[in-house]
Amino acid sequence: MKETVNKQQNSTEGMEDFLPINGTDYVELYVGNAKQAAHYYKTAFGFQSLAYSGLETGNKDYESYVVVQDKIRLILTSPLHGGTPVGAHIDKHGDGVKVIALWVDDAEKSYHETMKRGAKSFMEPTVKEDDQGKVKLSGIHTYGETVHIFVERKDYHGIFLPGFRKWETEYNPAPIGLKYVDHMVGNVGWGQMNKWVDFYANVMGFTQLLSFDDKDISTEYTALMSKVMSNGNGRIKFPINEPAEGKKKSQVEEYLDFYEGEGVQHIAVATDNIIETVSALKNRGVDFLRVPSVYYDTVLDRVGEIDEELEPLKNLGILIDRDDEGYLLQIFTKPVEPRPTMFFEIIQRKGAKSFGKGNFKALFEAIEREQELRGTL
Ligand code: TYF
Ligand code: FE
Repeated sequence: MKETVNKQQNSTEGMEDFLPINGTDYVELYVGNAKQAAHYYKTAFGFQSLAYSGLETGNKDYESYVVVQDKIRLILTSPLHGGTPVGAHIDKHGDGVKVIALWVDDAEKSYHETMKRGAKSFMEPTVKEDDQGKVKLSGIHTYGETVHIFVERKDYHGIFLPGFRKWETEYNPAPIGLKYVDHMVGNVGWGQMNKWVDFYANVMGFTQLLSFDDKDISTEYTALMSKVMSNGNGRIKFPINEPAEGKKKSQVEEYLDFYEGEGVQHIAVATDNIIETVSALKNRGVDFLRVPSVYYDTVLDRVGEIDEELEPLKNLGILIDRDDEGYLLQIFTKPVEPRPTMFFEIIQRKGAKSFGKGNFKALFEAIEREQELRGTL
């Protein structure tokens, strides 16, 4: 199957988008030690301190740190005592993404439109207020224990959300050029991909951009299947992966085993200068997957002319792919927590709207070498 971006709209063409989304509002991770995780995202990934919630703001159950880099906001949250739902989430899954928050103009409408199409409620429309104004929140469940929170902030002027205060610190490592969340990938169980594709289509009004079957995404040993769902304006893109049968264990199955369920596999963040961004990440101690250097012997035959010099891309291990509309540069970190679950992708798009199908084989072979080291292949 050829990887082509589907320019044809679905049946919602000409119809009103019942769930207009302005972009990703924030991503919340539940982690064992939010204070140290926030330090890592500042030191290694170049995020800046934004906001804090915890004992000092009257929150007796949880401590949360919010960090920001351009349009990307991460919340790192840990419980302050035993017996909390957050603690149970961390016990089961390890560190991972709990909330993919979506910035909307109407949180109540977003809730009612998705609920009447079959969503499962996570949070009824709720108003949060402080002296900076009010925010409306509502939420629905998606795959695994992951949720979407709709954030309406047009009547709010504060630093982040009511309940948070500004996080003041003198430790402010420089940003490294991360701009926005390009896409977030979900790993779902055997045979569950189409169920979640239907969820994003029917409940959230998304359309399918791309589809990869196990023949597209397989090496000699392992396989997976993937479909990419996108909202109306293309700002939200959610690929959904499921494992497929191969001679050895699919990386998606390894994820499901270690996460003990479905969840977010990777967060792809965009940069305008991947060479500078990845150089900085490496200098700050972030580990990346590597493909064999022979990849670079033939890559330009495959992708044609590019603006960048090949040498720095090769030195850093950055992958290149091309589609009908342009090319892209991408690289993948190793998992960023003890379990081999979530990782980051750094991506620079130069016209391409696809996801790097030409790199799948080399990338998945690199993942297999990691699985081999872990004894999980
Ligand atoms: O988001 C994507 O589809 C690409 C490729 O386990 C990819 O980043 C797909 C599956 C996977 C790792 C990367
Ligand atoms: Fe990706």
